[in-house]
Amino acid sequence: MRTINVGLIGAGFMGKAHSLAYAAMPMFFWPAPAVPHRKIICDVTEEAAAEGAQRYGFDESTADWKRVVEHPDVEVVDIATPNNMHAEIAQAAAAAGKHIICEKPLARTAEEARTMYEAVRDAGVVNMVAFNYRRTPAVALAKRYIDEGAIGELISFRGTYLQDWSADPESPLSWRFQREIAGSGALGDIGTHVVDLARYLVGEISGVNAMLKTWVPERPLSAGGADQLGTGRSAGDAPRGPVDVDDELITMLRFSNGAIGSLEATRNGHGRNNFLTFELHGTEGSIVFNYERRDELQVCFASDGNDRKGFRTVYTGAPHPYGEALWPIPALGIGYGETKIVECHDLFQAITTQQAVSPDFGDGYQIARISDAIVESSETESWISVPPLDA
Ligand code: SOE
Repeated sequence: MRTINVGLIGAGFMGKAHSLAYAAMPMFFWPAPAVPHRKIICDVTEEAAAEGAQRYGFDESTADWKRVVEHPDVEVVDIATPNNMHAEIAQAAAAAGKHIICEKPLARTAEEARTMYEAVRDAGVVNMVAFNYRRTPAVALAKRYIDEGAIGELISFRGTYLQDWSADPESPLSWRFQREIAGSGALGDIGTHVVDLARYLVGEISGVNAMLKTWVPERPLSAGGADQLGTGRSAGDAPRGPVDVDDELITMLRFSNGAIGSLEATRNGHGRNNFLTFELHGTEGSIVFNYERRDELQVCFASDGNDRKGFRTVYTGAPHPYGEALWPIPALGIGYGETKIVECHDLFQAITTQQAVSPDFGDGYQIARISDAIVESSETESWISVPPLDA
């Protein structure tokens, strides 16, 4: 069985999730398409990188991302950095002929995403954007039902991604609140996950009409800029800096196939944790998903007859997507880690079979165009059309 060396850039939250997936993927998917080998890890200082190597099981460490990209033994470059680093690293990795997985959102703007899309296309390397939630078994099951026609023609989609980790105005000004680094706020960080699910399940988005809001205009500066995702709190007298991204967005969606929809995202919704949901209506039924109950898919089929029609709960397990590789009994529990393990499997399968994998940089670029359109719509208070990628 082939071993494929990985170079990981970024030893934070996502570095941890991806490292877990590299270690565990062959334990779930056996025979594995290839065995990932954790070759080199990079972080902002030599100390942080060395700690990452020890903790996440990498052979080597560095504080220079170029060493990862230029490493002769590395076949896959994994970009798990803040968003402002994605484009430069991806372009260098593509030029070096490496396959690439990049955390979401692909880039800060559509223009930046375009350069990345063109770089991987021209280099002919396998490329993937880590919108992992479509690899939750219940989400993939929804897709299977839709493709089978079980709920008929899709007519509407309601998607939300609600969190509360930034509701506290004393939670520090991490990079996620700075446009120069993040590109946007709740929109790029979590709204794009919903856009990915909407495109995966319903089809291409052709227009948006949106409102963006920033509720907390300044936050305490954080020493070192470390991202604590709301777990840290500054004393009231700390110096403050401006937040120049959105905290919350609502948009209507128009799909190319005639369906309509909505998307809401906030990181300021007290009591919501990872409330990533969708409700889909079709001419023959409905499907409801909530990531906070991710082993379950709620379905209602019109064909059930009026005296028994209603939502039923399907617990995902062996008969469902990825089920044979994961756990043998439904409701044993799918977690964030499993979505990353499945993502890792699909990436390595694409590399070994030389096939494309979704969502790729083309999807990431189109999602960035939709995000830019959402911002423009909010600024101009009007509908903004989004042309298809190949137009
Ligand atoms: C913070 O909102 C965050 O870590 C996102 O960046 C991730 O994409 C999401 O999966 C969990 O929340």
